[in-house]
Amino acid sequence: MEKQLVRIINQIKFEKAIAVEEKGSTIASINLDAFTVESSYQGPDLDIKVEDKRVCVSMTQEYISNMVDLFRKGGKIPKKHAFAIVAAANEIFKEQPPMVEFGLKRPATAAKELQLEEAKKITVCGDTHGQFYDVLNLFKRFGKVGKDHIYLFNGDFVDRGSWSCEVAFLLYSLKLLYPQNIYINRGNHETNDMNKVYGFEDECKYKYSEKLFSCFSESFNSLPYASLIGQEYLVMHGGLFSSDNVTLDDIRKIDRFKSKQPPKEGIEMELLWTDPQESKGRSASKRGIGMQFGPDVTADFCERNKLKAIIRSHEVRMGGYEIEHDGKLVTVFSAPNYCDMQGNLGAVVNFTLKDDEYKVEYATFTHVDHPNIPPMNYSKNNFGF
Ligand SMILES: [Mn+2]
Repeated sequence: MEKQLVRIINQIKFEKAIAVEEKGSTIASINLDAFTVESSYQGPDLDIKVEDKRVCVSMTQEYISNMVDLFRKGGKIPKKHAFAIVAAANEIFKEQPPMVEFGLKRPATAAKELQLEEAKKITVCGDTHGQFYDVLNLFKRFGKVGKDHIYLFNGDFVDRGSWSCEVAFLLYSLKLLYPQNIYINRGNHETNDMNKVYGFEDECKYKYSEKLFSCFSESFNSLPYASLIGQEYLVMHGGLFSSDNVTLDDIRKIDRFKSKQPPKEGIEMELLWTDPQESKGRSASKRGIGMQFGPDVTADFCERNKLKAIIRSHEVRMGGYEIEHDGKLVTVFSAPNYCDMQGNLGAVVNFTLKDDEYKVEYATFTHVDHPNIPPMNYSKNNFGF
């Protein structure tokens, strides 16, 4: 399996090398006026405005509810809406800093703190990997996104599961409706190399179009690399760094628009790819990219950056979550029975504010039934299960 993966990745590298790199923005090249809404679509209209190539959508709860019902019946939203949702969400992601800071425990006192949002409850979710029915169940179990309840999805919401488009449209639509109350960190699967191999690109082509995949890809590049909750909990998809000197300011200074895909080395790559290990120090990764870091690395990073803990995802845990590195690192994974075969629980991390302190609690959930479609159903490379 590993060898096959390496071969596929090398093939992709070769194809990329011989391809002329696409210049400019695919999203900006889409002419929404040229689309007509398919006559089979019976749902609510979507108010779309385009000014100066900037797409703005007035999302409604009614639209989202209808969209979820439609997806449950195996339906699709109109292509015009699909492009508009990705384009409009991308505008919001683009404006966010590379590390989003929210959940301040006291009222903002300085102008630079205004981006820090206050909330009574914050739920952090790990990988969901296109498991749309489990995502719906997660909101049912733990509450809806709303004024007092912020959600953070910590990357890898596409690939593997066969409802990656549905998960992405739901999260993006919620972002449009509640821009301050749902955040999405980029994961290593929000990248072209992964999407080509693990199903999302082919799923987009099958359900919508190749161009829609290009638009999603562009929007992934606008996603933040990390989030800082209440100035004390750093949340990223992968983990910590190969260098001892990285600070929160280094993450704040990431320029994610200097290339269309994340660099293959440096702190961006490490935020997406690294894993913890039980032994001290650092060692090579089993994945062939990134590395592993020990409890001493985590303790030192937390101390230098005045953090209580690191929350990361990226690896399945049978209990849905695991508290590691002497309590200073938590792995949270939210795709129960991952790939329909792992038998693991899903979990979320809940923060509630009490007496100016965050209380951190963990909640688990089991998988729910889904229509009889296997993971990576639309993938053409036969690398599925
Ligand atoms: Mn991952």
